[in-house]
Amino acid sequence: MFKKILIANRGEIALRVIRACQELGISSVAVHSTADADAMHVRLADESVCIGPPAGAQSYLNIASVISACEITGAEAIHPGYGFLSENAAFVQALEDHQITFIGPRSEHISTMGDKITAKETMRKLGVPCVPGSDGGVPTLGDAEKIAADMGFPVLIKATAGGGGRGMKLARDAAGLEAAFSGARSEAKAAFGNDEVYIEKYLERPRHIEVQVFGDGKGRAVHLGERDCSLQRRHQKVFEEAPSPVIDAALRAEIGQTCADAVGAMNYIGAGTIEFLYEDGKFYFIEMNTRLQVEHPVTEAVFGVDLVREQIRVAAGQEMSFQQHALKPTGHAIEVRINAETLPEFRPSPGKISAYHAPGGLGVRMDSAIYAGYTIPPYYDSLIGKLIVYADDRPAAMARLDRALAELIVDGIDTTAPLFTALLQEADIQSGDYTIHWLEKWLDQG
Ligand code: MV4
Repeated sequence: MFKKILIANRGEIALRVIRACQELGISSVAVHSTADADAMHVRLADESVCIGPPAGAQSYLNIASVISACEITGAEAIHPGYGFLSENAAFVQALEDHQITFIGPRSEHISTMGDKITAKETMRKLGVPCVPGSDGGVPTLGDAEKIAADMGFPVLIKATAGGGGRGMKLARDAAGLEAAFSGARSEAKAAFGNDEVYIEKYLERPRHIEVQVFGDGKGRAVHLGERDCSLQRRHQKVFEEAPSPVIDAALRAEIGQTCADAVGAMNYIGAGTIEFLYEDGKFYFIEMNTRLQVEHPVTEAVFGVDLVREQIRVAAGQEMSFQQHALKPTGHAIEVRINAETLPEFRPSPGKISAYHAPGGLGVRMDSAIYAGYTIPPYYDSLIGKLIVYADDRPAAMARLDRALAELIVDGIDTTAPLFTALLQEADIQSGDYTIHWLEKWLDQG
């Protein structure tokens, strides 16, 4: 096992990894920007290194600085958390050159899944159901016209280098195709420096359901069920739950095994998430994320596992402790993302926290790095905490979430917490009847 791990991240996820290190008897190294000298991850780690000025590009994204911090402190491995360098194949390659272990998948799998066309092709060959579409890049408008005419409208033009909705345009009919095609290309060029696009049949009312997978890098892999993340605003998840209200045990076992078999066949190592759109009882692969996800705690709650501990174990060459037959979900978990934002516009609300009380009690987990007296810097994303509740069933989890939200105190700044108290009153949320469009519509209606 490693003696020392460096965490190339900040905020609640850095604390999450530090906690796993402490429980494994591993020494932890925090890195931080000059804006984060007073951050909680710096206090809780065994050591810390300042790696640069506030801007992410000069600190948390600065590969040379992160590697230097590793060399200086003698850390043997790096956990990247999510965001920042977590899906950067060049970073993983650089670590190999320095004989530092990356706690995550091999660079080959990060590259394959980063390119959305090769991701889809890989998954399709491994038997994972995909959205009907172009099965490759679409170089010209003429090609797009042929494919769309064959497949039927509406179609979505997506950027090969995209993901998370950037460089994505909808064409409802032939008349709208040219604008969608050129719009997607120019947005992709500006955002990713790559204007390649592909085409998919547009699904009108899907849910976003993702399957948690975990591999040992030697052909063995398991799934840990699904998370329903359909409630999103501008491609940002805000409310996630496990299990999905619309997936039964038989369907879970079927799609889960398909996913586990696919990542096993790839010799994938560590945690991954296979994202699907789900409509009319069918799954359609869209993307795979080769990292630990923000919403991993809902899976941990219902399966009773520690995903970060397992990531560290397999990265250190130990056997995966998960066995598929022993992985059975029980109860229900919900996560809500508490952002430092002013409603209703979701305008960033950085500043000094004058008072803080984290909810507690049975079945409540608050993952946050804030404290009374802490000043939230304006340089990073606005996630300041995740409130995760767990209970025997979905109604009990909703009641517990309502109770925990009422107990949360964050004074001095605005947060998105009141949004969730309002959401819990909605009949559609109570019954689990929502698609990826539900939240935006509800917000539009004020
Ligand atoms: C789609 C789609 C409908 N049909 N693909 C948005 C981000 C990226 N992860 C994939 N996205 C979508 N792809 C087809 N063929 C609708 C979306 C989409 C969406 C997906 C998940 C969660 C929220 C969403 C909001 C708008 C659009």
